[in-house]
Amino acid sequence: MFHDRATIHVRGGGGGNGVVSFRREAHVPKGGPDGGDGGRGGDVVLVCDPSLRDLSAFRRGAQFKAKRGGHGQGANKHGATPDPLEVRVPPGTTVENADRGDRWDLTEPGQRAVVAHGGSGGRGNKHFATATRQTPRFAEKGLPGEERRLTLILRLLADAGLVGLPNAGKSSLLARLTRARPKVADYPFTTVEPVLGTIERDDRQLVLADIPGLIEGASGGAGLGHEFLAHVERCRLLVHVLDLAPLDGSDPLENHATVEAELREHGHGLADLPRVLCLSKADLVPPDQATGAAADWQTGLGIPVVVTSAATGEGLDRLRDSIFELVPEPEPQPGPAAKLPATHRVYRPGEGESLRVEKVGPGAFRIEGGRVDRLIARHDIDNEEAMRYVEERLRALGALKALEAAGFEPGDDVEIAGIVFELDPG
Ligand SMILES: Nc1nc2c(ncn2[C@@H]2O[C@H](COP(=O)(O)OP(=O)(O)OP(=O)(O)O)[C@@H](O)[C@H]2O)c(=O)[nH]1
Ligand SMILES: [Mg+2]
Repeated sequence: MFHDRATIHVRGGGGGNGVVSFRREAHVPKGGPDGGDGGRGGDVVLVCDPSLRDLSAFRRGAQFKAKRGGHGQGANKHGATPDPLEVRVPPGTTVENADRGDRWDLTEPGQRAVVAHGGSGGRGNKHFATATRQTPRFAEKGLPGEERRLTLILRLLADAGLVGLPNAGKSSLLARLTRARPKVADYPFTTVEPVLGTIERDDRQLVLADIPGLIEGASGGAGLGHEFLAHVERCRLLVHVLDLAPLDGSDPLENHATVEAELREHGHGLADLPRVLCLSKADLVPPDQATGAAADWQTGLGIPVVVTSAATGEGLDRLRDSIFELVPEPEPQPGPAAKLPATHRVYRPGEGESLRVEKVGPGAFRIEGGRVDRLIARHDIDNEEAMRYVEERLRALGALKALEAAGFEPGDDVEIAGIVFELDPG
């Protein structure tokens, strides 16, 4: 089975905790604070790996959790940041996080996308020493890593795609033009998953994709083909393979129209791609009939028409040449493509940073906002010294003013990120 969709869960590692520690020296009963910081948690990174063919590794869904950062230690020792957790995906994978609108496209071998950042480490007590607080007995906790549900969608990377009705002879052409060995048989839907092959001319190589045959209504869900149309979306040329002498006696004109209608129905620009019409199985009709048909199609469509036979080899060189001529040479990349970050993000920094204060009951208030959430997550509410520091920060962030404006009085309850505590600012 070919898997081109998967859902995974990823979580960056939690940041390590900062520690409370005091310098110890011989003859010095109590030195200054020297608690080190926690390390950042590990990131989860997707890496484009050309040795992978599809997304079957993720078919059961999967969870990827990066390691947490090391905790700080005494003597100003910082915790370690673990290596990122690398998750390998095949070229052509698009990764989406619907909640935040993030999207990454991994097409070049080695391309990387950080899909979940590790949480930042907490600062050790040394950072909280001030003239009036020379022996801080608190440190910050590390923050949790980002957590996301991601949809992976694979759309194969091919330069040209073979499209046509079932049995038209697509796989036979791929087998003759490339080293690929797709299954060929005299019944429809022989091909049940996309197959790629490489065609070569001079120094240039192009990837040719063979997808399952399309039947009427394919884009609406009939048959197999619709599931696979997405795999020719990235192509720069479509080779429409049309049987000159269909076994079922159907009319090539209608057959052509059926496939073109499917391409239009599917959307995503498929109908706008350049085309070559390949009239297949020429050995089954008299030569002048094939030539006549080619001339008619050429006049009717105004696109290149090639008559081929996978049985005799007729027209295969011409077909290869047309493909090379019609697929534009890639633009030279500025620098190694693998270095380009695979990121296309729609992320608004600072979102959720503004502060909202709300009265939720008699003597009870709630504060919301990314910064206060992180502040409370970093501190131990049972540690009085830490809570005094939290009060200082709330004051600096303008939260106390906003509370007072909402009717807060010292000693009232305040809730931040689900944690309720009594606030009695001095
Ligand atoms: N005589 C003759 N038979 C051909 C030629 N090309 C393909 N065939 C036969 O036509 C049948 C279908 O060929 P395939 O290549 O499997 O067709 P397909 O378009 O890949 O079909 P699906 O995978 O079912 O969509 C097979 O029996 C082939 O042997 C040809 O050029 N000449
Ligand atoms: Mg086939």
